[in-house]
Amino acid sequence: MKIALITGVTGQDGAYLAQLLLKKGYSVHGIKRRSSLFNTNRIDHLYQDPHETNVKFKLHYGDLTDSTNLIRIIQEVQPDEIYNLGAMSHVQVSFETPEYTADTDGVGTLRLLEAVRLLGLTQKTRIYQASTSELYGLVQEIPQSEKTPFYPRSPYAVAKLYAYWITVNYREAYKMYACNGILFNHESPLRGETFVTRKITRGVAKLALGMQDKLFMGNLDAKRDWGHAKDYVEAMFLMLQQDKAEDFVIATGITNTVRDFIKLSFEEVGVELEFKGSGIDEKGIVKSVVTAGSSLKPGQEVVAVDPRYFRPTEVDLLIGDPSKAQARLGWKPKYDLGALVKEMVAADMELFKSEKLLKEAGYNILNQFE
Ligand code: NDP
Ligand code: GDR
Repeated sequence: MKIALITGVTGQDGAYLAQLLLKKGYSVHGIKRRSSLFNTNRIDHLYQDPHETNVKFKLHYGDLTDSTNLIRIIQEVQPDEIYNLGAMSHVQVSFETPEYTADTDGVGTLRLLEAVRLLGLTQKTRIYQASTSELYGLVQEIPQSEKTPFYPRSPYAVAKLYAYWITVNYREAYKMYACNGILFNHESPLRGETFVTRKITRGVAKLALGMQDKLFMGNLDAKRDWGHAKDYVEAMFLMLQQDKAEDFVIATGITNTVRDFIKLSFEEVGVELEFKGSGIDEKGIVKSVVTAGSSLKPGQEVVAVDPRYFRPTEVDLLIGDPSKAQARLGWKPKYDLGALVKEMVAADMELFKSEKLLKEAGYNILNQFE
């Protein structure tokens, strides 16, 4: 039985990857940060009581900013594969916490690689590094491939640039099987609530249910190549099953604006939206409503721009060229943008319908301390 260790197991990708590897018969270990709440919502369905026999999924407390725990856990687990998904992953937040981001996302990767080396596991343990399309930053060429030069545009991307190159360096210096997956944006119903897609699908669900008046957004012109996290964790797995470690771009090859994503999401709740005005005065207005009984009305202003969400330096356009992954890994995404949006809006509608029902029935679990 193969043993995998996942950093960032409580995150979006960690949850999908843990599930995938368990299905493939792996014994899966995850590193989880200690926090004042459990914070295991995304992986609770995988939890196994450690008192049971034959436990296949195990969590360890640890942090990428502390090499002592990384060395201890890797020594104990003796993993065949490590997936380094742990990171301070929010681009805008990285402008507010640049030093912490560098420590976790950049030096954290070094700590992990060095732990494997110090423990004499360079020939046993294969390493996947969660690299990112944010490395491309300021557009140098499109579509972006493994050969496109990098030009990072945030403390997050600069930290990930270090992580990218230290992974390449350990591969070359110590002949380790270590590779970078340069993944473009990937989303799902498990996506963190402050990333743009999930913010939109949550907002649309709440607006449709009459639980919110307006959605405030940042740069509507930004273009992203959005895929589904479920497809992208398959690629991570495939990258560690090759004869030779290499770096791969994982993307759909199609790009859309934030505005397009908003329109598609409103269509899922039977609303046709039109955008009027420009710059910070641009508004999203309901043009027509198909769904009977909708709490939204034609002419209603549901989307507005708030410059608070603008970034000091923005990445305007990302579109990936996944042809190497298609040719060498046989990887192809199963989801298109329409299917992704449908799944995300449906999941958030379910979530907020139940929250609304509970409130209407007098259960106010959220305000239990008021
Ligand atoms: P999430 O933000 O959902 O998850 C990040 C995970 O990292 C969480 O489990 C988080 O723990 C953990 N983490 C944060 N800080 C530390 C730390 N100091 N030590 C240990 N663990 C830590 O990200 P995603 O799942 O979306 O992304 C996974 C990885 O892939 C990240 O490295 C991200 O930068 C990268 N990436 C993501 C893309 C995407 O579109 N999703 C695209 C390209 C790259 P906690 O739950 O406690 O916060
Ligand atoms: P990104 O994702 O920065 O690409 O990083 P995010 O969803 O945060 O932003 C995408 C684009 O949307 C614009 N935008 C907004 N973004 C947020 N969060 N909130 C808003 O209200 C808003 N309005 C417009 C942004 O300016 C940006 O252009 C994600 C993360 O998962 C990284 O960890 C990962 O490496 C990259 O994707 C690939």
